[in-house]
Amino acid sequence: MKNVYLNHDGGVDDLISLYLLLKMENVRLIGCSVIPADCYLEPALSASRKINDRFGNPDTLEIAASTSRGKNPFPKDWRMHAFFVDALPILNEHLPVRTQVAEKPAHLDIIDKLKAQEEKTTLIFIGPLTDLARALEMDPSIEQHIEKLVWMGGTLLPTGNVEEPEHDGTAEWNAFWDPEAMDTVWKSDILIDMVALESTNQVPLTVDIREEWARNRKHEGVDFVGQSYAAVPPLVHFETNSTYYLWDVLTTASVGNSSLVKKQPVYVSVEANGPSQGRTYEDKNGKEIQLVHDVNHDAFFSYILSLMKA
Ligand code: AGV
Ligand code: CA
Repeated sequence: MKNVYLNHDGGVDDLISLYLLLKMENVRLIGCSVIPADCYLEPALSASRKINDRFGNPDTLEIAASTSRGKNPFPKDWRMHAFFVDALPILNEHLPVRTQVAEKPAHLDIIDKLKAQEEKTTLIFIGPLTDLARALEMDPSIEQHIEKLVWMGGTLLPTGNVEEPEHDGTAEWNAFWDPEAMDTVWKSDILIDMVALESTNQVPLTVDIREEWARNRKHEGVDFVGQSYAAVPPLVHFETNSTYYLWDVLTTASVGNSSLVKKQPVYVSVEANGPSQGRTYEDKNGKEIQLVHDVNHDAFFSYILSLMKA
């Protein structure tokens, strides 16, 4: 049983990650916060509370709202997805919502929740690192309460996934949204697993996977996940930058079952400014992190399916 604190940014894969964490028998979710990066805050907060009502425990988990703002905003189209998940009937069957919103904003909630535990806690961040950077600036002593940080973000590949004016395309989005926050976290001594595009590129959401979920929709959890991903349907007739990968779900699954992924130590720095901002690159003077670069594709998909069926 390990303590986990989740900070997410309300994308479909963020909300499914919260759901899967609640289903893991070896994880005790001690806290959760929502940052309005790849989402709008209200629907993402609301959907998170409803997911905990339905699949978790409204008496023991509350959800904190972030007050953080990024340097490079996400496209509005992507930020809208949380409205869809929040409106799914399966999350609105038993209203009013019971799960409480935490009293303090996310960065302060992180400090409180970490310090309230006797054991160390694993942090899962599947959006930008802004709330962690702010928590560290406020109270650097939280470092000793952190087992490690498992972060979805960054890449050492030549091409990231940012396609924006005035940017050269070398960054991953969670790094790009707030490169300075990354810099702050990088200056700490926290152990970091960086679940980079190297591994998440290996788990695209294909039509075959969607169809497998559809065939298994008699299980409530599989139906919920399938319906949620219908917010980001496959576009197969033309090239777009909208291929959906299971970025955050892989990150979360790697905490529940570490045998799914392979890591290697690498020294990494971050570009904080200019047209490459948010780019992560190998640098012998950088921070030593564990790059999660490979995943057992089939084992990963059967692991998450078994959680959804449980
Ligand atoms: O860069 C990946 C991160 C993950 O945390 N997010 C989505 C995941 O939640 C940003 C992102 C990149 N491409 C996207 C994204 C897309 N096509 N749609 C929505 N979000
Ligand atoms: Ca995310």
